[in-house]
Amino acid sequence: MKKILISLVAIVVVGAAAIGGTIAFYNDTEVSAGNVFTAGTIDLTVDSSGAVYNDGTVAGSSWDAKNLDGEEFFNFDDIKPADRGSRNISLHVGDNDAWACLLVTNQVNDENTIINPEAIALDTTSGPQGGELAQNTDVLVWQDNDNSGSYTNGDDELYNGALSGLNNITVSDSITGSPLTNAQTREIYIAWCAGDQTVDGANGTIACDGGGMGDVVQTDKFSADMTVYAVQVRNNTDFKCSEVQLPVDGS
Ligand SMILES: [Ca+2]
Ligand SMILES: [Ca+2]
Ligand SMILES: [Ca+2]
Ligand SMILES: [Ca+2]
Repeated sequence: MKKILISLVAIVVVGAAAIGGTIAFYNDTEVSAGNVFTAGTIDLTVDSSGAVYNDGTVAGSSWDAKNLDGEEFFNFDDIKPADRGSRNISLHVGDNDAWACLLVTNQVNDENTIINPEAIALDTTSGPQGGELAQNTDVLVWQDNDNSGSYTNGDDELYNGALSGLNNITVSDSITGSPLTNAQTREIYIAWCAGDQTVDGANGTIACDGGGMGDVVQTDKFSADMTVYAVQVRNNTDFKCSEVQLPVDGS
């Protein structure tokens, strides 16, 4: 009898082990909860440490980083030979790397009127693109890599030529420069000269000689829009500033 009882106990124990085995397999779980796709941003803002005109600071020409709202980079109504100036703009993007360009559009090189000195100087081209100011004004655009506030060796020359030749300026794209990042403000300067501008990166000087401007420029007026354009780097590895075309107003 005792032997039988022991056998029953053994059966019960084996049965319990079998039931427990179904919940004792090795297992593990890893949870990914609350999955979300949120669109990123390319949010460009621009600040300026100001503008200089004939060695004097232009009043009210600086502003903190913001979305531009009517700020003019340039507005001068009495340009004379050897007048000169510069404008700083600083570009900021958010946490997404961006390519950046300066786009100059809607250029009007207006003759305004042909006054007597112009006629004597044999100015015969008239109308909204018949002026001579843009081709007689020089412009240097540079990226101030060392934050010196001047054009020095090691800075990137983005454009150096006549105002009339300003179109799409590359700050950074797939061809040249490095992407704008959240960590780094990009300092851009635009220096101009009514006449011939000479640049010396070795000593950081920019000289302006108005001697070649001539009377054909009197009363002429140049106007243009300058757009700062930023676009995502990711999935956009072939981007070129030279190929950007802004939408036409009203389209
Ligand atoms: Ca003319
Ligand atoms: Ca510099
Ligand atoms: Ca003229
Ligand atoms: Ca004129």
